[in-house]
Amino acid sequence: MGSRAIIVGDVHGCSAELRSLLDRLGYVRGSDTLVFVGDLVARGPDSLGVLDIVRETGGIIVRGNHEDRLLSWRRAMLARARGEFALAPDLGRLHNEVAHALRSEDWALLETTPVTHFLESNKTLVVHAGLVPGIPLEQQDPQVMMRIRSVGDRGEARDHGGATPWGARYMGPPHVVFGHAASLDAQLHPFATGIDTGCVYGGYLTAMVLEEGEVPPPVADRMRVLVSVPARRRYFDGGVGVGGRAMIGEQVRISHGPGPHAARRRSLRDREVVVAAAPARRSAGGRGTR
Ligand SMILES: [Mn+2]
Repeated sequence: MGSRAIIVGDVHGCSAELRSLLDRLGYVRGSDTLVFVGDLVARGPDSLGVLDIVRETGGIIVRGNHEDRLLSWRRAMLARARGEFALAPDLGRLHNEVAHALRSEDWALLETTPVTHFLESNKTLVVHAGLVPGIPLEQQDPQVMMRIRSVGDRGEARDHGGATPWGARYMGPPHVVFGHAASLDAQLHPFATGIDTGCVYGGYLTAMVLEEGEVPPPVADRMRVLVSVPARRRYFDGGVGVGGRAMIGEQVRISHGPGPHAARRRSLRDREVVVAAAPARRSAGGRGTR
């Protein structure tokens, strides 16, 4: 077995599902390269357990907006402790609990997280949320890369409410694997793959698995490199619907067809869960990646 690249979607404290996924893949530390798209903590049942698994496995964490928010809070608290003035983000109850539970080794781990990670062998970039199409990587705003879901009419980054998923306008290279925008089906674009399949909302935890030197295959064949395990239960309400609806906008096609996810998809639709079109339509009119 060569050295595989395994890229894992948003875990959000779902440690049991993460263990199941890694068991199923037969992850081997030192041989495989493991990368997380970020948002490992908060909302789910076991944020600390997830960070323990990351340390155990030697995984690389790409920083998600949840990690970023916690780190901003931490920086402000440390500044205040030194007697400096600092504005701290309002964490809310859930993040407050996580922030106070994290151990010093957890903070140390989170402090080291990069905003992007490039898998050289697979010519694939991992980022939490995405890129603004048409802008060189070195000019991308890290805050946007952790939060973008869609682009507006002028190609501007949108967190919520944009009509077009950014990945539908992005024409690479490189291929980008991202999380953040939860939907029950992976989002398959020509040069981007979204693998946040909403585990914490009762969906799935999904990984992209690439052999050494393999680049993500075309959309028609992309599912071949995706592996999912189902959530054991729904741990948190609301996120998939809110995020999915805002992100997908007009591009949504709810699939009623049979498939491995069909039953669950139907049951969740009652709660306004929006399912991503797969494959996503290419943007019409040749507007390209402006
Ligand atoms: Mn996120």
